[in-house]
Amino acid sequence: MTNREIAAVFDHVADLLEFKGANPFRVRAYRNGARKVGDYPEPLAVVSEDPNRQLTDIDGIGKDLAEKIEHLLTFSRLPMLEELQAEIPAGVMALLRVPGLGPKKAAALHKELQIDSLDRLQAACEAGEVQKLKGFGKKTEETILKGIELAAKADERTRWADADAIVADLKSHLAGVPGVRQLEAAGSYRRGKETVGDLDFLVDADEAAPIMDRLGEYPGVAETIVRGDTKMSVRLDTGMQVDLRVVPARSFGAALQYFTGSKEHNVEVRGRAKARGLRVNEWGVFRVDKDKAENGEDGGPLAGEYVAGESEADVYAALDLPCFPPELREARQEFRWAEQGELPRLIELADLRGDLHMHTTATDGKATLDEMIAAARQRGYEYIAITDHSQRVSMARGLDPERLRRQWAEIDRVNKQLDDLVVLKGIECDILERGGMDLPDDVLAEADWVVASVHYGQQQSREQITDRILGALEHPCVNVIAHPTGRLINRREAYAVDVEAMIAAAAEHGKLLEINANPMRLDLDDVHAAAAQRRGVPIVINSDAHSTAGLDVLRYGVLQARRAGLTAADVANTRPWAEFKELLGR
Ligand code: DGT
Ligand code: CA
Ligand code: CA
Ligand code: ZN
Repeated sequence: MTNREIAAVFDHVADLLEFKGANPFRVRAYRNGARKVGDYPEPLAVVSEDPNRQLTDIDGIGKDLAEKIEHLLTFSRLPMLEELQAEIPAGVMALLRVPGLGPKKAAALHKELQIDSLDRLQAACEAGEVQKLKGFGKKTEETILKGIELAAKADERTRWADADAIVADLKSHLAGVPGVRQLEAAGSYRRGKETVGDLDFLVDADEAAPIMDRLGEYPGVAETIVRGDTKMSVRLDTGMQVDLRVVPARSFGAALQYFTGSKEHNVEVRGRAKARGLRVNEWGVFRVDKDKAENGEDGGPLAGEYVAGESEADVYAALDLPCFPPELREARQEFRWAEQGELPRLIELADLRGDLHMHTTATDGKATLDEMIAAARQRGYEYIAITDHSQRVSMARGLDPERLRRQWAEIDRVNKQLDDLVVLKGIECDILERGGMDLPDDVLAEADWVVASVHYGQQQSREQITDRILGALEHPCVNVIAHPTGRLINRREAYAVDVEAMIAAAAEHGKLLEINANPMRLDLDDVHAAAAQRRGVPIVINSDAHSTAGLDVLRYGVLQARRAGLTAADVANTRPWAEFKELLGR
């Protein structure tokens, strides 16, 4: 099991205990444990197998949690969780997926109104029964109603980073089955989409049974949905469906192309094939045989003379098309680019030279300034910006001018001793609810780098929010808007900002916009980032790290940038320091 999966189990246990009204200390122990495990930079399986190390050496992991982790690593299940689940109806637990509805409120709804499903919850909200409960109210009821919609959706799609962890684990489980020549995860996962509906595995092998048997033995499988001669579908404990198809070598490239999609991209591909007297399907590219086509045998392997299919590149080449990077296969710009003979050379993780948004223990980060700097040097960065929160973010002990200046003095001191890394004196300055910046201009003027962001007043109207952000973009000291839409994938909708207006203002004032690489955020999204690029607005891909391990999320941001068709030249933090410096405008 991955750290993430173990963390999810502990979180689930905490939810169930809290729902039952268990001792708050016990709940907190699991909650903390989940966080520690989820944040731990190394697979716990590695720690557990190392004879010289103990799980209990990890801060926050006591004897009890360590035993449970060992059990999970060995058996991929936890009897305690199963007992708790048996006690509480599943429909009631579904309530917890509604944003803003914690275990306590869910328990109250169950106890007072006998609500045991999302449908009943929705009905009760619509009947105005929920707002009458103690501790609820009209506003809560409205939030719940909105959340139900989101929860239903969240049920279906998995964030890419979580899908990636599942894919990695499955791939290592499926590795080494005799007779398997190639194995790839296709579909939206391969296209790097921010959320994934299901996983589509393709296998190049002559015999299907051995790999299917192996999939059936995967500890995370909850049920086998179907198993045929060459196709199998299972559902995992996480709710995720996994489809697996076995194809012969001559069709592997064609199947990979077909099942990578997108559907819209494939429609376009088929159109191109038709114009050339060819047919493409998951078996290969075929020269159309009129008689057979009219006999209704289209789509099958008998559709005509086989032209290509072994590799994706062969399939595309047969249609005079370049082998599109999967991230571009959305039928947006890619065919136009191909016609012009020029696909963009998409940005890669290795192109990044710095990270311009991160937190320390001065506010809500878990690592000190020195630790963040050491971690940045270890990763070979040329420059970073330390951007802790400003005073308005009181929950994170945001910095007032005095504490901020003290941090900056410390950075000045450290910078003098560094010859391989430039540390910028930055701040993530809140854009206040009423508009305007959270710190005085003279303070902001002393910063090397100012990240502006909206944390409060996210429910405001489109006009209000947009005005606040445009105001920040006009401020001479602001460099970049961070997480520009504020959405949390599957959890919270974007605030109502007019993104077009924001991009236009950034272009006008020579400001940057961020792709926040946190896998929960990933805004700007692919479409918005492409729009910003078209307007010539430089994008910066930042980690927004709150720990040293948090620095490693940049690859998710790079994936989003690739889906937007961005090259290294479109992303500011690919520039060497001497060039990047020009952007600071100071
Ligand atoms: P997802 O799973 O909802 O995140 O999205 P995809 O893109 O992975 O979609 P999925 O799993 O339904 O199918 C995988 C790929 O297979 C899809 O991207 C394109 C191809 N495909 C599936 N069904 C059709 C179809 O009816 N027509 C065409 N042209 N392609 C299809
Ligand atoms: Ca899929
Ligand atoms: Ca599928
Ligand atoms: Zn931040």
